[in-house]
Amino acid sequence: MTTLPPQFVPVSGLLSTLELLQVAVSGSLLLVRLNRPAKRNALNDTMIAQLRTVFTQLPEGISAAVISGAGSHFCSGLDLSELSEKSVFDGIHHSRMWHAALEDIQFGKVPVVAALHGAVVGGGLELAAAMHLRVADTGTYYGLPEGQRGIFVGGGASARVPRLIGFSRMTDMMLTGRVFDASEGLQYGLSNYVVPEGESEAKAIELAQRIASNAPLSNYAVTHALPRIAEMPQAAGLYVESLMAAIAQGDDEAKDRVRAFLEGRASKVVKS
Ligand code: 1HE
Repeated sequence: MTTLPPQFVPVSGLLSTLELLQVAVSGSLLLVRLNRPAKRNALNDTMIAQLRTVFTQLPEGISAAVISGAGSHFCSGLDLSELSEKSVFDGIHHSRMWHAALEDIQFGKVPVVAALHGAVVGGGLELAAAMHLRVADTGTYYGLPEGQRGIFVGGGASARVPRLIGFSRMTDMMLTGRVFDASEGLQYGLSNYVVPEGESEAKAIELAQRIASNAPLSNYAVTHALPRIAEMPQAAGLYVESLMAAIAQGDDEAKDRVRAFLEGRASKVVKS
């Protein structure tokens, strides 16, 4: 097991039995590390199932999560050793299994921050794209080598990656094998933050802490309503926005927080 950051302790119960993940808690934060460093965290079927278990069975009291990778790379993508013997039919089900697991991350109970370093390639980029924010370190690089391997993306990249960087850039990555470095990734929208090498997990934890301090219903609106509204025609989107706004502001927590500001007990918005 890799050393945990300060304040984090290993989870107990079911999530402690997932041998390809290292799962730890600190207060309302959950840290999930892909833990197959010898294979550069290549995602086999067991690991995908274990990720799904985590995000469908979050421990009580968790408000935000971070996913990082143990070892020298975040993730080398699909475990290619499991690919060769699959039939066409099995291939469809395999891809649908990835879709289900990554949907459970994107549309689960809590916001999830990706802590990226080293290779974020193939299915590793698909996993990163399913999270709500991405923090990269300066050594991070992104690729979609599926084109070179004679396959196609199957873990949701064709839907999620163009929404981050545009389909023209994704076409380039897949047709030519183009690799983007950390600063290109930041510029194009693959990451939200770039930090010095080795610091992405700490920064992701810091952001997750801030996220966890929001009202849960506000976070829910951002992670569930916002991406769906973005897919709607404007008139329908605005209507859903009104409903979501009314639900959020009707919650006691919103009333308490607004009252705290009006009574001078809450922080102001200041320049960072
Ligand atoms: C693997 C995998 C893997 C490493 N499946 N075993 N993904 C790719 O095409 C990326 C393939 N991997 C690489 O390009 C490199 O391994 C890395 C750049 C990520 C890392 O390089 P390096 O020099 O640090 O490690 P390595 O020596 O290449 O790999 C260490 C071991 O991990 C080695 O096994 P070993 O038994 O010889 O020690 C590798 O074989 C193994 N390994 N990556 C299986 N991906 C839902 S569809 C998604 C489709 C895709 O993701 S396609 C893209 C797959």
